[in-house]
Amino acid sequence: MNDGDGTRAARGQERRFGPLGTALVIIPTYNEAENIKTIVGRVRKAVPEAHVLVADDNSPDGTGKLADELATEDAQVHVLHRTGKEGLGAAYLAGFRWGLERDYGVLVEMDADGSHQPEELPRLLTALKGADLVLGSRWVPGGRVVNWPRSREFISRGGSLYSRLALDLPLRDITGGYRAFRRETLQGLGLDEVASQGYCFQVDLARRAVKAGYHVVEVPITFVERELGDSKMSRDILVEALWRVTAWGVGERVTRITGRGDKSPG
Ligand SMILES: Nc1nc2c(ncn2[C@@H]2O[C@H](COP(=O)(O)OP(=O)(O)OP(=O)(O)O)[C@@H](O)[C@H]2O)c(=O)[nH]1
Ligand SMILES: [Mg+2]
Repeated sequence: MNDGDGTRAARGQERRFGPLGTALVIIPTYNEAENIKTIVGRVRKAVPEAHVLVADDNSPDGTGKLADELATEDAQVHVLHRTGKEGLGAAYLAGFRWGLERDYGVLVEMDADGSHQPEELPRLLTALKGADLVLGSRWVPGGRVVNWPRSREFISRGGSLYSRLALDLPLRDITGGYRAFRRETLQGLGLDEVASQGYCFQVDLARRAVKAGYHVVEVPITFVERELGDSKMSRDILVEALWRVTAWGVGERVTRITGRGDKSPG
């Protein structure tokens, strides 16, 4: 069973957290040629000590080549070329592994399309000094979305609320993708079993972190809808996420009722 937000917060305050170490900002890309240079430049300016890893799925529009150009000019920019489109979850998992094999202390998730503002990253990293995982959150006080139609906001808020209730999680924005992990947190989540499909990926990471007892903090962000390039998210991905969350929620309740110990949150 979950303890309340207050207890969890108190527990986080009692704990001592180690120094953060160097951050690796992982940016998954599929056809983001119009956005890649701008976003990498903004990250480098906002957090000059951080490194960037572009995880490109062999984008037909040449995003990978543009990223290579950036990497040639800047030793703190790296590119992970993947063979084909496998979804953002798979790209992040490959990026996490790349970062964990090296000595980065923090791994950050950030979209390429400008929705996650690099200028807000220092606030996430400051919060991570006293947490295991920081979620950039649209749905806590101070968080907001810019340029979203009401319908989209309704779906996103509804998706988070549904996940919160179905999975019994004390979080407001469970599907968001602007996050900062301590390396130890990622190592403790069981990355090999994480669901990599669309929005399920973010929900699964968040629920694993809470269930494992990590101190998860939500920091308000201003999410800006993309201006350039096309969305890769579809109705199918949304419906798939809904089913998975429902199945997880039912599974957890059955485990609780039958009292069968389920060690992994998967
Ligand atoms: N490597 C890789 N990146 C992907 C894939 N699908 C999406 N991405 C990236 O993941 C990030 C989020 O994708 P978006 O299409 O912006 O998804 P979204 O934010 O839900 O949709 P919009 O609101 O339309 O922007 C972007 O940086 C994409 O380029 C994929 O299959 N492979
Ligand atoms: Mg987007």
